[in-house]
Amino acid sequence: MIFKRKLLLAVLPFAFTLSSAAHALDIKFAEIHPAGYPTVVAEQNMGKKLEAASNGEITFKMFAGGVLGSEKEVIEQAQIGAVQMTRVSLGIVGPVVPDVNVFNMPFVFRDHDHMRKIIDGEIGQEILDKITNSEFNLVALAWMDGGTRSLYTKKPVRKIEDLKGMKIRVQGNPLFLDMMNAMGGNGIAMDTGEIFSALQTGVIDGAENNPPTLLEHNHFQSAKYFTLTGHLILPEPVVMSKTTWDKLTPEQQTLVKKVAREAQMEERALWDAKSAASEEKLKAAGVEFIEVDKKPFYDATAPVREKYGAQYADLMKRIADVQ
Ligand code: BDP
Repeated sequence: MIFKRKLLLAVLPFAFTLSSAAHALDIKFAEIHPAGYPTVVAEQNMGKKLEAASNGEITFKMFAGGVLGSEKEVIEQAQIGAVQMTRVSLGIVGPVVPDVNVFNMPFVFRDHDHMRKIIDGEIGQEILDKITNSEFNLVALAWMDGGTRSLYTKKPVRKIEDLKGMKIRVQGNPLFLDMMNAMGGNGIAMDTGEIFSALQTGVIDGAENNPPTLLEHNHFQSAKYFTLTGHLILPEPVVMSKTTWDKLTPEQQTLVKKVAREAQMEERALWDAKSAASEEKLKAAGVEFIEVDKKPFYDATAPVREKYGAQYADLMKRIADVQ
């Protein structure tokens, strides 16, 4: 009997270690985009790698389609560790970490390739570090590509004057409201999930985004005109709750960084394919793609770059210098 009890006592801590190791960390990943979207696919692949490389110590579950809430809500949950990882637009990070607004400025990147070079290089890492080193309680790990954003509206915008007075949805960031107002529109901030019905009911006359979002969030059902202003090219950070990060071993932290960076590179190929396919589908569904002179939009938004960019003049010069 005594022997048996000793054995039990000896085995117990071992059993505990085993079972806690088997479920050391469960990652819930929140995404506003639906299943099959480039970011979702790349993040799921990242999760599979994490599970495999951690011998089951880390589990990963994707919650796509906004089921855990809007990006703002999800960020709040990540801050307290209730959601472990997410990807959000940099747009909604700006009001909390103003330094990231350098990337949120209209026409700050020459084109899509320029943005990609920046996020892959040292400036991209610096902006991730700004998020990590802020009071946000998040660790910013990598960038997803969110393409180039243009205007879509219920009535055509063929020149900047046509935008006058139109109510256009933007993300909740004062910079974007200023940007839309500077272009002559009437900026209205709301969450992604509210756009569809706001378009249908006429609360807004349009929004601005990339072709995959116009398609996959069904905004094209009301907004049939896509005016290629290309005014914003917003990269999208993948973040982990610092509360979660602190529970990882140094080896696991290195692993998370590595697979997140791999997801950054993988998503880009998915993005290009999805953008091309979306364009085809949108055109087939009757959406008119309107080529427009970008210069008036660029000129109109100069005061916005001045207002938000003056204090980051050096950084903006470094961005412009990247070829
Ligand atoms: C999409 C971004 C997503 C944003 C959305 C928006 O990928 O993160 O939530 O735009 O504007 O392009 O709300």
